[in-house]
Amino acid sequence: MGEIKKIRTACRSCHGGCGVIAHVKDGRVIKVEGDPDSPYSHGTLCSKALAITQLAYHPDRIIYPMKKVGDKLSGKWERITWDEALDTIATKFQSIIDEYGPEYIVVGQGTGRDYESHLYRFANQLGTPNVLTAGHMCYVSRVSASLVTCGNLPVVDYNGGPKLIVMWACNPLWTNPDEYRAEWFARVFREGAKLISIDPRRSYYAERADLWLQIRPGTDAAMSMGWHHVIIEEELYEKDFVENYIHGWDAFKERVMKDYSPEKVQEITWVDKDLIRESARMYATTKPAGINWGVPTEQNNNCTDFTRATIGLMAITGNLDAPGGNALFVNPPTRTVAEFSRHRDLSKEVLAKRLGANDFILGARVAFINPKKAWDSIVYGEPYQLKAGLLCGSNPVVTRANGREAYEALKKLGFFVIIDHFMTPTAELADIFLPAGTWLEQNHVADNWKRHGYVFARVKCVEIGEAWQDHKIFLELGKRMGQEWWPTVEDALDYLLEPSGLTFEQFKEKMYLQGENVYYKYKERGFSTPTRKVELYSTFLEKRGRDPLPKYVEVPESPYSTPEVAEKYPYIFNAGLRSPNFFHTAGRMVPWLRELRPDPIAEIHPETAEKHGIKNGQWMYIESPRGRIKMRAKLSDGIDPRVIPAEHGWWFPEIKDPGHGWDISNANLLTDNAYKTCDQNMGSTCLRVCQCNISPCEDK
Ligand SMILES: Nc1nc2c(c(=O)[nH]1)N[C@H]1C(S)=C(S)[C@@H](COP(=O)(O)OP(=O)(O)OC[C@H]3O[C@@H](n4cnc5c(=O)[nH]c(N)nc54)[C@H](O)[C@@H]3O)O[C@H]1N2
Ligand SMILES: Nc1nc2c(c(=O)[nH]1)N[C@H]1C(S)=C(S)[C@@H](COP(=O)(O)OP(=O)(O)OC[C@H]3O[C@@H](n4cnc5c(=O)[nH]c(N)nc54)[C@H](O)[C@@H]3O)O[C@H]1N2
Ligand code: SF4
Ligand SMILES: [Mo]
Repeated sequence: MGEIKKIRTACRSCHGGCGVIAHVKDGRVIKVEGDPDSPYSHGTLCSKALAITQLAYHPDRIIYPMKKVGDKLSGKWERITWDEALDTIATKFQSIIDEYGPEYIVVGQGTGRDYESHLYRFANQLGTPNVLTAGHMCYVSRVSASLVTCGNLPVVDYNGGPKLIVMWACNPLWTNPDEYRAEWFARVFREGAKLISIDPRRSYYAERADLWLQIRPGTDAAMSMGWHHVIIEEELYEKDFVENYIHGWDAFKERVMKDYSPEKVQEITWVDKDLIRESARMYATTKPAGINWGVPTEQNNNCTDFTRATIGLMAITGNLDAPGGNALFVNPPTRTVAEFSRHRDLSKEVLAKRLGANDFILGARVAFINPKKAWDSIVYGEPYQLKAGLLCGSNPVVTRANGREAYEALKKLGFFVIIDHFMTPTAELADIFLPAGTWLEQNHVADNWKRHGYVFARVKCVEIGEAWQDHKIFLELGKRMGQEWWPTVEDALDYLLEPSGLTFEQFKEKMYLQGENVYYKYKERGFSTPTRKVELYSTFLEKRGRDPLPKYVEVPESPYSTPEVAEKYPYIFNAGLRSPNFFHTAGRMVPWLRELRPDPIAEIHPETAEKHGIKNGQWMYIESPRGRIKMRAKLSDGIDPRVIPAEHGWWFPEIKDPGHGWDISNANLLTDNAYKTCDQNMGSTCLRVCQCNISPCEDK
């Protein structure tokens, strides 16, 4: 029997970063525990991390490359070697490049999984501008709108002593999203910080808040403009800052005062005008204050303008790049994703071929496409027909708006490669399956894509089957296609770390690096925008003929914009409620996690339930103009009787046919992806807002 070896590493069962000590015995990880020395997580770990051994060693996990023999839907999967897999892909991709051009290949991923640097480097050297990510409605959209407004993403400075936190559409207790840890909030709250919650649902934070604004889903941009109205009217803003560092103040002020009085904003958001006033006042007068905003603000047609207006709130109250406010953190000296991935390799001519480049200009600016652009290209050949695709860590038939369209398109895609851990409903549509390593099986400079000022060492603990870490897959496939890479993954990491003067081996000893914490950088050099100011009036958008000022546009399917739809579908379907134990579509096959949440849940107000004869725990149908699914009803008076929050990400790995029950409880069979319903600058889809109706289900 071997000794137990303890390896310090960084988790990535979600966006990642928490410090872990992995216990390895006889070449197998037997358990993980939190690392008390992590400056990020201080020894805490969540259920997803604690269950990693059950995921990594799951009997259904695919740990060898596979190819499909026979028809897309009825064909059989057969084990192959890495050589055969990579040669097949390289040959196929090369023939498409020769015959049509590199833009005929789409490369894609899902949420941030720490390999975007490698995926983009592969795509850029391939020469395709068509990269399909979740960025149109998650995080990268926030970054893109921030870049044109103030030059970087503002992140709450929890270590700088905030006196007030606005928890705006964020639920870190369950999600620990992107830069944020629930643990950080808990500390400042214990130390006495005030709390405002803006959430349609009485969350953990809403329950503890000094003020809770129970907002109508999708209307956050109007609320942000309403806060501006109060702050301007009551002269609660920092006059010096506004005079010296805001571009377009007069025009912005005029728009706010004309269109966004608290009375008007009450009509739009369903939040009482006096509460709007009181909360705006509390935010503007309690200093420093941080706005911790979350992804629902981006998953609607007002994505760009919510972000722009809300950065405006931080700016005019003096909280932007201020200690304890929303800081613009400086990353440690490592190569950025943009540098590593060689975005500059793509010429203007190639960029012009990006699907949707001229429609969703802020999306195109940060190098992603709207998914419907890919589906329409595959199905209708508009404006040209994608011939092949490679998706890494993504399950779009369950996670993208209008999942049925994603399913139909991927079924038609000529040649499709998937990189994953499990045979998901999306993976079943592929021709080649490449087995990815979990975070226990990789070396990496973790969190390099985030903007909290840290990077962490992720250290390989074991190898499992023939799985390769994603970075190695891109490196080896890239080399086979004549691209410039390094001999090994670790050589590539040395390059990534070069500006810090460390090799990966040396970095592993340090475990993490933190950038220098400098506030008020704008006083020296202004903001990184064309005017060097915070652009509430965007010169980028103005130049491209778009409205340069933020505004609220009514949700495209709502009781107000489509009353005829609302007559038949009277409730707002607010799909995307997370559960702490699952990460999107992942983890449903892991016993410890599934035990916590065996079935999909949608919440309904007891009055609404009674009206439809639905009991707590009963299965119910939820229907929208696009489809019907079923979920278990959970009665809760913490939501408005007109709103139905529902979980997304459901499929059933225990159903063994190739669909794996992808169309039973998949919330995205109800959501819409029509172009006119998207944010017109970013391409964000309305994942969190559409109309639905409910009815009791015969099943128990
Ligand atoms: N209605 C609705 N839909 C939503 C949302 C919502 O709120 N409401 N949220 C949206 C958001 S914010 C996002 S970001 C997207 C996420 O969308 P996706 O990223 O597409 O969804 P996931 O289920 O996280 O991705 C899936 C696959 O990655 C695999 N995977 C996990 N780790 C790795 C790894 O290290 N390497 C590889 N190769 N594979 C891995 C998992 O097994 C899983 O099959 O979903 C969106 N969908
Ligand atoms: N356990 C777990 N963790 C995750 C994920 C997961 O699937 N599971 N997904 C990861 C990903 S990719 C992301 S992007 C993040 C997202 O994580 P967060 O940014 O925290 O977002 P959500 O959990 O989607 O929603 C946060 C809160 O917003 C509320 N909300 C819903 N709609 C609206 C609205 O229109 N306006 C307002 N003001 N509030 C609204 C919800 O009720 C919820 O309480 O989580 C990440 N972490
Ligand atoms: S919050 Fe994310 S990084 Fe932290 S332990 Fe859980 S899954 Fe891992
Ligand atoms: Mo996300």
